[in-house]
Amino acid sequence: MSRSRPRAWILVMVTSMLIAGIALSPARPAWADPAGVQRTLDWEQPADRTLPATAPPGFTKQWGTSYGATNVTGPTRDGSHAARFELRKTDPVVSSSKRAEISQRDEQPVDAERWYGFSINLATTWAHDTSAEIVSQWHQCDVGCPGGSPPLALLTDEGRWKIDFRGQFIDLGAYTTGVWVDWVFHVTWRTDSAGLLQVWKNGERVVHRTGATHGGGPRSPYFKFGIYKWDWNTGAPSSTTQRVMYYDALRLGDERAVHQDVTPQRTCARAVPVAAASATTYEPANPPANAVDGNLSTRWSGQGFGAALILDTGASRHLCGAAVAWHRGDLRWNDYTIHASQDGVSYTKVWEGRSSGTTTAPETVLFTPGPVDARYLKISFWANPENDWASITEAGPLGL
Ligand SMILES: [Ca+2]
Ligand SMILES: [Ca+2]
Repeated sequence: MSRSRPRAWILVMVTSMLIAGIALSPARPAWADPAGVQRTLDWEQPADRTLPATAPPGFTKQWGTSYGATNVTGPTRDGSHAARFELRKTDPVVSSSKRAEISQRDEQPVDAERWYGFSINLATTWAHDTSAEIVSQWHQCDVGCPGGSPPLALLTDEGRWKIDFRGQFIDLGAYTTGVWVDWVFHVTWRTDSAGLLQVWKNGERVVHRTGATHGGGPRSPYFKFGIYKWDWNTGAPSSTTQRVMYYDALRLGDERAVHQDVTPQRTCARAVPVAAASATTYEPANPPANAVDGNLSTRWSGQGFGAALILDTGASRHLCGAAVAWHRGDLRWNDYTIHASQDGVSYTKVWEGRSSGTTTAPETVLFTPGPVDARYLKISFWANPENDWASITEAGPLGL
C-alpha cells in the first residue's frame, strides 16, 4: 500500500491478536491433484530431480551418457526446473539404438484411456535435417504385442512437427526453435472402432481420429519421452551430429481426467480447499470458519485495521492467487494485503490492492511474484470508506 498507516492501527491489531486468540474451523479434505492425474512430472519436486543418475520415481532410464538427461533451471515451461535432453551421433547404443529417453513402465492395462500433457522446447541448435527424430512416443507392450514401429509418435522431420500414427504421417506445421510448444494427447487404446486419438498443439485441437489406435496385445502402449534418432545407429544419411531439447510440465491422466487437468496452459483458477481458517480477531457471531463455508450469506468479521483472516491449506501448496468476497462488497471497497507463509510464522507479501467495491461475488487476485509454495495465506484488512470492520464472506486460495 502506498499510504502510510497511523501507528494506532498497528496497536489495535496487536491487541486484538492477544485478546482474540485463534479459532479453528472444522477440518476439511486436503487439496490434491485432480483425481484423474496419475503423475505430475514438472521437476518442481526435489524427489523428481534424479537426473542424470537415474530416472525419476515410476520411470526407467534409457540414456548412456552424463549429459543424456539432466535437470536444469532454465529454460522452464513452469516453475524453476525442467529436464534437458542431449543426444550426440557418437553416443553409445542404448536399448538397440541411439536414444536419450525416459520411459514409463510397461504396465498399462488393456483398453486404457489416457491423457498426456507436456511442453517441448527445441534448442536453437535444432537444425534442419532430412533425418527424423522422435521426441515423444507410445511404445507397444514388450511381451505378446506386435513388434515394429510404435503405434504413435511425435517427431521432428525436415523442419516440421509430425505425428506418426500407425505408419501414417500427419503434418502439424513448421517447428520454431527456442520456444515452448504445449502438447496434449488423449488416446483411447483400442484395437477396434472404439479407439480415439485427439491431439492439441498450443491449445488448438489439431488431430481427431477414431478407430483402432494400436495393434493389440495384453497391455496398452506405454509412454516414452526424450530424443530417439535411429538413423544415427543405422548409418542412414543425416546432416546433424547433436540434438538438444528441453521438456517440462508433464502430466499423465487416466479416464477420469479432462483436458484442463493435464494441459501445460494452466490458468490460475483451481480452488484449493482450506483445511482450517483462523483470525487475529473476530466477533463471536461471525467466526473465521464462516469465510470458508461456501456460503456468501455468512461472514467473518473482525474489528480493527490490520485484522487478518488466516487460511491453512494443510500442507505446502503451489498457490498462484486467491478469490475473496467482501460483505457489502458492492457498496464499499476494501484495501487489503495477502501474505503467504510455509510455517505460519514467517510471511511474505504476495499481493496488495483494493477490491472493486462493485460486487459481493468473489474477486480473483493473482499473486504479484507469480505462483509461490505456501501452506498459509494471511488476508489483512487495512481500510474501507465506512468503518474499521473487516468482513469477508468467502475467501480461498487458488492453484494452477
Ligand atoms: Ca517445471
Ligand atoms: Ca461464508
